[in-house]
Amino acid sequence: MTIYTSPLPSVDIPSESIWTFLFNTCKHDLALPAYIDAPTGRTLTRADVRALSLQFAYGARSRLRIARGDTAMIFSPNSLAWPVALLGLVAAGARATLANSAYTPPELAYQYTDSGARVVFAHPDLVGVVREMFKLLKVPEEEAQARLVVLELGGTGDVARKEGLLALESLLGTGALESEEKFTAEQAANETLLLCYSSGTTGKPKGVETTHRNLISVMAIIKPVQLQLQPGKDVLLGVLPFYHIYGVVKLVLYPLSAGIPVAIMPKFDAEQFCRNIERYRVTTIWVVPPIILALVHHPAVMKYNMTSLCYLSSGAAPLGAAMVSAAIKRLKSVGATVDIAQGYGLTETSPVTHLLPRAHAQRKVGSIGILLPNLEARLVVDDESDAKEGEPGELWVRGPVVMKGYLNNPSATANAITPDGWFKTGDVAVVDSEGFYQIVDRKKELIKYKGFQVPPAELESVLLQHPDIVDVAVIGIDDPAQATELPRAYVAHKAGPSGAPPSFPKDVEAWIKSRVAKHKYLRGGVVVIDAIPKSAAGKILRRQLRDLAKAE
Ligand code: AYL
Repeated sequence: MTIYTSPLPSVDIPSESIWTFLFNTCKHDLALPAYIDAPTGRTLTRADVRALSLQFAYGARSRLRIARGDTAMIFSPNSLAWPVALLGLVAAGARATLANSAYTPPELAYQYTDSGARVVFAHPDLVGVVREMFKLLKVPEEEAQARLVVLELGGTGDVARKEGLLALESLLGTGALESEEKFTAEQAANETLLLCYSSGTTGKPKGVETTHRNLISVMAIIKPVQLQLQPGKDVLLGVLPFYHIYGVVKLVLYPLSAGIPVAIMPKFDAEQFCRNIERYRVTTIWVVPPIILALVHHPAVMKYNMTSLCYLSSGAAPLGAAMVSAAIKRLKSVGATVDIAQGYGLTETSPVTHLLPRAHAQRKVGSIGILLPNLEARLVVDDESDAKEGEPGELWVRGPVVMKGYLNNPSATANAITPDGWFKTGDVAVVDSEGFYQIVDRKKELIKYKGFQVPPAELESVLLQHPDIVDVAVIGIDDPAQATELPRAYVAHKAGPSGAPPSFPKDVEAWIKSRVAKHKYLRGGVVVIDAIPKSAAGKILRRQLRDLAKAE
């Protein structure tokens, strides 16, 4: 068996809680800025974050009865309050499940129920969605009221007052824990902190159990590749959503471990993005391919001073070499010399397993980089034997970033992780003689829209509830102009091949729009088809549909 290892030396991974790691092991001046609210400039120092989190934990225990091991949901776009909620839950020894802020009530209900959450911390604008969710779940009014907290720091407080709900600031005002919840080395290795949702290679979204140790490991192993980040010099832009594992790790936790401030934006908007780079002299940004595309085309790039920018790292979806050179060229024309590199990984790997070191960014454009320290990899063909040297195979990884498992789902966990600890990514990769990897294909069902997961099985089950649809398959089609895949449905109408009315595809799109979050809309269209191609065992032959789409 060929096992690939990292070209970098192993690193030490402390056996402790995230809190101890962030505030004791990673020693940075407590007066350093940690998070900046980009729209207003309001800043929390490390000392503020620490103090507010201990207050949060006190309030969570005394007013919300959150105990160690309980799960709370954070349902909010990026804000200054977001990291306080997360680190407050850490201080209380609780777990956090992170929900996409675009979710509809049924999507939220699924995650709330599946994760076993007890309380929801919701952005003021999302309080209505949570109320709808509680109605769907038939939670009595009084109980629903007690399980919803308005997550807002330095705002008007209007929503909480009007709705008679507990506001974050009231929760903070009541007292503070003297010290955070303690974890032994063994507890830190086994206890789950994050429950992000991922469909993995197949089926519906599942809760990914990410432990304290997983998170400390990922921060420890990315450090040797991102050494250039320096406290007092570098500034990050917090534009990717914190509720995704990429955001929570690389924009909430990692910067705190590295002593680097994050200027937080509530959402991506090209104009505000460029304005904030100028205003906060941003040096480094973690992005997804559509943001690189905006840097190539958007007029705002020419309007603001971008010269502080020197490093962009893209992940969550494939990034083409042509786009990298176009972005570098455009930024150069406005006086910014930047390196653009990629990272790779999955929710199930906390999330980073590969990074392209900056020194190789130009020479290895298109590569996801090298395997990070303390990790092992295999490239495997269909019979689970090794791919031939230089040839593609499914990427399997093993090491301390691999999740504990899928929550309450031992069979999905057993399908994803072999008994000897290999996690099957569902991505097809090649590795060159110098140890640089490239993703060349995806074996699994998953569709990625602008870095967001769109699980086909989820859309298929929503579509099958449509009274006129008898069978359906959803696949992703490439849209190079938008640097993303787009979800497309192939549907069979109950009246047979020619029985569908002309309005049917539009009806199907509308059916989806009224039921799921925006990133799952059928932007790749709806195609009416006689019958869905299936194997003898009844499995959808997605490859056949993809070939059909390519042949258009
Ligand atoms: P999830 N190139 C191609 N595909 C990618 C890449 C990449 N650089 N990164 C992620 N993917 C796809 O759970 C791949 O199919 O985590 C993978 O299985 O939402 C799937 O996305 C996982 O999707 C970083 C920055 C890791 C981001 C991430 C990925 C988090 C996405 C390390 O530095």
